[in-house]
Amino acid sequence: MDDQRSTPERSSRHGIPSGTFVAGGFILLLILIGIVAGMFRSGTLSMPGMDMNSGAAGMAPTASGATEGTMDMPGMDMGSEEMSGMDMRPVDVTDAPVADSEARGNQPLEPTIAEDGTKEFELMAGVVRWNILPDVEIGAFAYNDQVSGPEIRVTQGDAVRIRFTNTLPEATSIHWHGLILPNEMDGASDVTQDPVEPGGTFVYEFTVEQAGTYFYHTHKSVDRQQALGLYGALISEPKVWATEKPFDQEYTLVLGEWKIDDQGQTLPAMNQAGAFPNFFTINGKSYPETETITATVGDRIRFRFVGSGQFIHPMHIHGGPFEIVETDGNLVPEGARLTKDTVLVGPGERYDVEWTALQPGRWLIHCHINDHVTNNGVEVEGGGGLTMIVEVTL
Ligand SMILES: [Cu+2]
Repeated sequence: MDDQRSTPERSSRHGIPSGTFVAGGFILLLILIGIVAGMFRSGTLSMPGMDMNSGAAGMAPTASGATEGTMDMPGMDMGSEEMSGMDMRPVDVTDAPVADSEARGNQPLEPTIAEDGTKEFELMAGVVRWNILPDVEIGAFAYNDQVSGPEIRVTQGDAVRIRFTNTLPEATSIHWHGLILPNEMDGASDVTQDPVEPGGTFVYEFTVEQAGTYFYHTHKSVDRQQALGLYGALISEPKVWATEKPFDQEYTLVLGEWKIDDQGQTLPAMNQAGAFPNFFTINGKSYPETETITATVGDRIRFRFVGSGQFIHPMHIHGGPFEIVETDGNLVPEGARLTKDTVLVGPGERYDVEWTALQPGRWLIHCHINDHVTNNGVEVEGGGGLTMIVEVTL
């Protein structure tokens, strides 16, 4: 019996060395070859312009405006006019207007009312030089020279007409994200309409059937154009609030991400190629330039988070929990509402949360991805980027 029990142990102790180690070594060698070959294929071993340890520097542009290190990355055409592959050209701000350094995004866009009651809005897409901080200027693709674009506010049931003009150096179109509307008004370039060429116009016309927090954004070359700022909030107020208006004040937070290189040029922030953003904005401003909201104890504030970029942001509020009252514009029934203090706002998502000011003081709202609350990796006045303050008094 003893022999039978010990036999397997012996064979495992003495059987491994000769054959298995040789085979194991050979497999290890194959794995190493595979890894190195993979690195060459993905370009990580052949990108001279990228310094993964320097963070902010990222891709350094050359004098010619081309981005170094791009020649070795198959599938990526950094300088192409064709928009094939990834188009990471920096924004050309030559001749671009300079917005007032104090200007804020998400300002109300006043409509004119047509005879039949239709609300008419003017939207223009163009390049603008915009300060996200007093000493940091971006070159953005923007609607009406605003980062983020102006807030379109309507009442549920309104007929709207949006006269759009494209002054960008490239074709574009506007998609009305989340709205029920005729397919030909959906704004998807090359699918539901021809893209609007530079200098071109298009009239969008539909009835806003829903209430809630929506947004509009480019639907052409989105990985470039949306990353460069072509988005804005669209708020549809219910004709009659189910009860009384359930909050004392409201604030829309349009979340933006920016990639600024060490030459001060703006490139589209992308998930690929390590082109991660190094600046972040709420309505076009980085903290400490973001707005400070004032409230009194007992105030119920609705925050409308808009995931307008292509990165995720777990938005957190200090000083007590909030209730998620609407998701993607849809009212959450009372019995199904989550009470939380952090909500993950993904690309394209909207969350309306209501928060009650319980204690006096300076309460933070901020993203919980910690480099998203820095300005190029630097914390300023206790935060940065996606940070703002609610100042509550008794
Ligand atoms: Cu974030």
